[in-house]
Amino acid sequence: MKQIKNVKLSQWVAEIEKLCKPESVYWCNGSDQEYQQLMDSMLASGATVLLNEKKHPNSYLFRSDPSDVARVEDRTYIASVNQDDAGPNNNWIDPRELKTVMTKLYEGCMRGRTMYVIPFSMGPIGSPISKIGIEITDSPYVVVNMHIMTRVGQAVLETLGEKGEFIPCLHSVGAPLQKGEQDSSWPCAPIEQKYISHFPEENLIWSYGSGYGGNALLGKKCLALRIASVMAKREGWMAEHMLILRLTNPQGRRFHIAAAFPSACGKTNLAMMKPTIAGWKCETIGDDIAWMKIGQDGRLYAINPEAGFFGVAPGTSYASNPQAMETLKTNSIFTNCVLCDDRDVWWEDMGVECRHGIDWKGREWTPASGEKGAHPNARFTSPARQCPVICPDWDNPAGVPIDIFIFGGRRTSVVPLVTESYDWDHGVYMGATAASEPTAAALDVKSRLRYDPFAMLPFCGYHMGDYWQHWLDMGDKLGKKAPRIFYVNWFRKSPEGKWLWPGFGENSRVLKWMCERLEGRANGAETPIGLVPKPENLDLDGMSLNDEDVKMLLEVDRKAWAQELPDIEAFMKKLGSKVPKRIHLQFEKQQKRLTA
Ligand code: O2Y
Ligand code: MN
Repeated sequence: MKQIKNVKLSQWVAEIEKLCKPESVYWCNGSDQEYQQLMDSMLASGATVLLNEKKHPNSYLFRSDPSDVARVEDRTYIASVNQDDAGPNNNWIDPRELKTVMTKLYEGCMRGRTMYVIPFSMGPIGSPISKIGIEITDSPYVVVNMHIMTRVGQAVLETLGEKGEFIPCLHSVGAPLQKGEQDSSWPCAPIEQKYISHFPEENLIWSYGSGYGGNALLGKKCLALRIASVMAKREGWMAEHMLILRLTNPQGRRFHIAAAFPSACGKTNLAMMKPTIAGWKCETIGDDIAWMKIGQDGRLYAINPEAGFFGVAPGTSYASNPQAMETLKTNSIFTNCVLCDDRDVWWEDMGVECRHGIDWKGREWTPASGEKGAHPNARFTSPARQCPVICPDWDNPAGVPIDIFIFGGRRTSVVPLVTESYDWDHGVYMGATAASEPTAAALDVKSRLRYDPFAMLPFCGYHMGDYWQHWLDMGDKLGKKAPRIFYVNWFRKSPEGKWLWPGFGENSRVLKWMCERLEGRANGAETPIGLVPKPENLDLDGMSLNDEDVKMLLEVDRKAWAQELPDIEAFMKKLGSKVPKRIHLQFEKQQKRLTA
């Protein structure tokens, strides 16, 4: 075995090797040569396809097993010692019971495969906000994705040193190979054997049976959100499901914004937005996760713990997100997209045509096939540094100081374009009661609205009530230096079903209002739900919106808002007695303002 200075690490790797019984063990160094060798061997085995060098240099397409296409929330567990610590927002199993079941599954599960050991850093190596993880996996697809999504290699082991702490992340596709058995191009286990497990007291992750996305790239949702959220609570910092961007006004003043939206609300698009207002510039820092710590000056500093984007391909086009299209041109991994006859990739709503190709299930496909060519959760994995508007400080170990928090959801009615909270506690209440109408991709016929507090429902590694208290505590620590809090809704429709707001680059007008609020240069009207701009407070120059539509966009209908209160109350009741008193108080204040 390679000489490893960290005793805890070498013991853990030896223990896992003994349990999983791989054919060989390989320590990843993160080099380009290593990436190429892995891709070459997956090309040779038929697990991947090399794309047209002229269209997508150094890029590859993978097709997953049709049963392994997305995160599996009902197979995702928070195995805290006490059930109450996981809360009603998580699936809980006793950690001893879960370890017994999973240890049996892990026994010999890597037979016939290589066991890869990936030392990775979430965040710039050596940053005081960063954390080191070690993922053990038997999936070369996971290794190449981790190369893009995290910082992998020897420098991580150097930083770890002899006694440094790391987060052990064990992953297996759960498909041991018998002698002479032909491997599948996407090995995985059946759904009832899939487990995405978190042991928060031990900072430990065990994943079994899936090779896809958040289930397998364990630095992302498992470490950077579920485990990190628990560590952040314990250690007094924040791990949030937020994009980070820098907005610079024509006078050169910079504003750093962190924004949380549930899936399918355009987080990546906002992170890479092209402002339509003259003189304003937007630069991307991250599109999915923010880790934030209070700095020496008492302000909140954020880093993007990731090094790449794992973006949803369908819907990404030069019209919706030109910066993402440029980012994914080269050195990218595509999963579950259409392979066109010219070995280009294609997906629905890409803004170009593909007349004939192979669909994500490997079948011949044409637009007349009657089925989608790409899976709705098809993905591109691309290096963040390739984004044309990546911020020069995106990998600054010190992070960037956050000025503004934004929460939001997809609401076709009731919720105005933008609202500012009256104070921190009111902003936390806004985040806590954030809700979205389910999209076609995640249709929940039973509920008209899905409450997704802080867009963290699937990612908070502990009780949601305790998490809300953590937000209140952070506000107390930040005091006057706390970021201002806003709520947005880009998705309001007229009663006839027409979108009232064009979104995309025009969202810069809403961000401009927020920045001007911070500078004390813009007004907002007091309403029962917070401060809402009057039409004249927003820069709408050059837009062709009619006055009626603008009025509707900014309207606060007291009656409709009052009708939402019982749903909010029922949602809070489900979370039980850990909902902080200060959140109940905000509910009562809102109720009073609505009925006054
Ligand atoms: O389906 C998956 O495993 C990916 S989920 C994902 C990926 C990138 C960013 N966000 C998400 C999410 O579910 O929030
Ligand atoms: Mn996400």
